[in-house]
Amino acid sequence: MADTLLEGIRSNDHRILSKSISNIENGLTLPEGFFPEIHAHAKNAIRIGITGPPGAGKSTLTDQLIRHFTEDGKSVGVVAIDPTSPFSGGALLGDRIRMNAYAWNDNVFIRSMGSHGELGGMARKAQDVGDVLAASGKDIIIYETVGVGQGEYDVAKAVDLTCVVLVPESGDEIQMMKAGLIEIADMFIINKSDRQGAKRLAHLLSGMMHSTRLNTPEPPVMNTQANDGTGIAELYKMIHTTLSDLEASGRLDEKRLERYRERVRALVHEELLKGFWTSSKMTDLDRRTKSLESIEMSPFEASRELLGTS
Ligand SMILES: Nc1nc2c(ncn2[C@@H]2O[C@H](COP(=O)(O)OP(=O)(O)OP(=O)(O)O)[C@@H](O)[C@H]2O)c(=O)[nH]1
Ligand SMILES: [Mg+2]
Repeated sequence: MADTLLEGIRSNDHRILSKSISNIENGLTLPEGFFPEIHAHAKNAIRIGITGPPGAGKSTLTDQLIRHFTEDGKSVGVVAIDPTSPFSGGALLGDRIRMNAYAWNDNVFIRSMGSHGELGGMARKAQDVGDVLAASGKDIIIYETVGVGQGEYDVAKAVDLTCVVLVPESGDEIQMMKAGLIEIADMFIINKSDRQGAKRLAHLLSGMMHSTRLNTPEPPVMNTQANDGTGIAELYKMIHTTLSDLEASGRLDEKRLERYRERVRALVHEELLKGFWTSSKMTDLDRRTKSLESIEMSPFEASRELLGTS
């Protein structure tokens, strides 16, 4: 079973890719040996995160980047993370429509994944999916995520290069997100630069960077109009320059090591939890929480008793 799946993935069979990714998304177990084998072949892909507020033009930018990468002979896998959260109202139809344009192209694979409001687990699944795409031979993996909170931080952990997309009106938004947003960005893209306020935003950003990024190089700020292609060639070039800079400074290695460490940590957590919550432990917890009278004991004591550390 593992062999058939792995062979399909390694030979870039998009149908099998789809199936494996669905299994990951739905939390189904994959055959023994699947992930070790995938890992061995997933090392070389470059992972890029495109994150930003709803409607900023992330998909349009991704579309433009796909075109540039494929023209350069690179293959691209895209994971669009649909935030099925109350903020953005669910599935992103726009992504789906554009996906069809590549339906018959072996060099481009686009997949959207629902987060079901659970971005933590999502980050891990998205990384597993990225590995599967990398193992199929994709040179570039792009993650598109809507930055409405925790999401962009998780994505930043999963990629080599984080591009934060803003629009000229994003001033208030970045004031609110502040330091966190500034720290995770390797590059800012001010899209919809055809609209008023692009200059003012660039100014605001560089002011904020001066005060928060004391020890790291300031990320470049690019102006684009993704819908007509203005600034995309410059953006494409800057992506390569920034990746080279990250590599030369050792940051890229650092990011990859930190990513690996985080994944191991998360998997250990998951395994420990799975092992801990046996049915007898669940019954024990149920017994302790039958009625308001049964919760006399403080949660601390109850957890200690369950853990056997009281
Ligand atoms: N005026 C203008 N419109 C743009 C530009 N780039 C994209 N758009 C339009 O903005 C709308 C949203 O673009 P998308 O690429 O779907 O944005 P998104 O960030 O992927 O949106 P979500 O995934 O829903 O968060 C579309 O109608 C685009 O055609 C731009 O540079 N200028
Ligand atoms: Mg989109």
